[in-house]
Amino acid sequence: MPIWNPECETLPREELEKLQAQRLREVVARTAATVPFYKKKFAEAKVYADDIRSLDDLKRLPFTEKSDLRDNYPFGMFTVPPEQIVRIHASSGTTGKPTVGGYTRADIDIWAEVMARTVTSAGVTSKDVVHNAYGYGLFTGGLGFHLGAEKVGALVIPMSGGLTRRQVMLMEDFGATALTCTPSYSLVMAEEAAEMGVDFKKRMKVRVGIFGAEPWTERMRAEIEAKLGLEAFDIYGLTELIGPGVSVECEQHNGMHIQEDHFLAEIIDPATGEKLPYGEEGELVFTALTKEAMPVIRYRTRDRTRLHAEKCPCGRTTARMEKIMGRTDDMLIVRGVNVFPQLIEKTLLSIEDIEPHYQIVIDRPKDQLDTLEVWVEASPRLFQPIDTRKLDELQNRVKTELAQTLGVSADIKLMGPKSIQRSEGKARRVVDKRDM
Ligand code: DLL
Repeated sequence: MPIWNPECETLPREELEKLQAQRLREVVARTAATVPFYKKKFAEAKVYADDIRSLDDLKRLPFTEKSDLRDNYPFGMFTVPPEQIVRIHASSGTTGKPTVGGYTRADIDIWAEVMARTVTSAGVTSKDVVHNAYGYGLFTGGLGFHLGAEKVGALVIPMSGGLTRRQVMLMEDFGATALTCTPSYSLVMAEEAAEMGVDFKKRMKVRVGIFGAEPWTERMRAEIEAKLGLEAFDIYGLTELIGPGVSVECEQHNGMHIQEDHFLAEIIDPATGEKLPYGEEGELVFTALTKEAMPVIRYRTRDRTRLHAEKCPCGRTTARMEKIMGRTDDMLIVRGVNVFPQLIEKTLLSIEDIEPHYQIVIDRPKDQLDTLEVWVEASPRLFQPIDTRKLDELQNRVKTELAQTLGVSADIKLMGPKSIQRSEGKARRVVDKRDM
């Protein structure tokens, strides 16, 4: 499979690390000189750009947290005057103020470059028709993919999310060969197509899908590939760094290659902040080495994964990150037991007749213990006509299997087709009513 920028993507690691160290020194100097927040933080830590000689010195730099961005909302982390900013994006938090990212003209060029590498990694070329159903707007997904697909010369359909029936129709009419959207929305499309009497696998030419922006398990990948008849690639990114384009899978599907000449990755122990070696699980921390408008230094993503630096059979020398295993802050504590949403997804999707549409609902009725409910759709065939015996059996099975894997019991609500709300973007999997 072709590589978009072999010079950068297959750089011997020694050279790559030298380049990273040099860029790190530059970005530390630049942020210290222009952003009061960094100037103060570096001074407190008594570290200056000239002290950065190799990547080993990275650990001397202080972390940046989401709360720091919030404290400097909206534009306090920018290194350049407003007239040099050509675009902003923002991530939608469920509550409060969004997280803002700023771009200069040069940043947009970097974004197009890393997204060109990204789509190429999934085999997209100028011959492809890319149906882009990530949201256009403040969210980075739509415009990020747009830049990269256009740069490789593909024909881009700027669909954005929503109006799913129309999406299905146009995907067929325009002959889409690549689909880009959240993994949860790809299943909504498959479902809508089925309801329209369109056999997705037969009628669509879609060969590859590049799915990300939310966690999804290997089970979910299998489900998507089976229902849509395509090869699914995982893509990762975040607004604070650039948006999509931080890392993506290659044809090996064995971790996501990080665009390391632009984004320096580390894994730390979330409790102590200590840097962990390759292969160990912890919190992913990124430094944006080349961003002009808003380069973050040692930004704590809260995403949990592992890094690997061995050479990949695809030829790229860049380090790979495993599928995101969850966030350091998404662990739910239910009656004192740690519960991970992705473990629930994995367990649910291993059970036959369970559909990939679910929601986890936690509550704390007054003066009582926490309640954990898992609402999940059962196969439509159990409802046509309704087969109560099979549904009862299935409910018991789900309850038993979840109790075994989670170590805490959950009430299972088996739902009929389309009872769980569908999402056009990031699916809302957890509803924690205890916070309200
Ligand atoms: O979700 C950027 C993006 C757009 C990535 C399109 C991929 C495709 P934010 O809205 O700022 O940016 O959300 C970033 O989403 O810290 C992760 O927790 C989560 N996330 C993103 N990609 C993945 C993924 C975009 N592939 C936050 N797997 C990140 C799991 C992901 N979680």
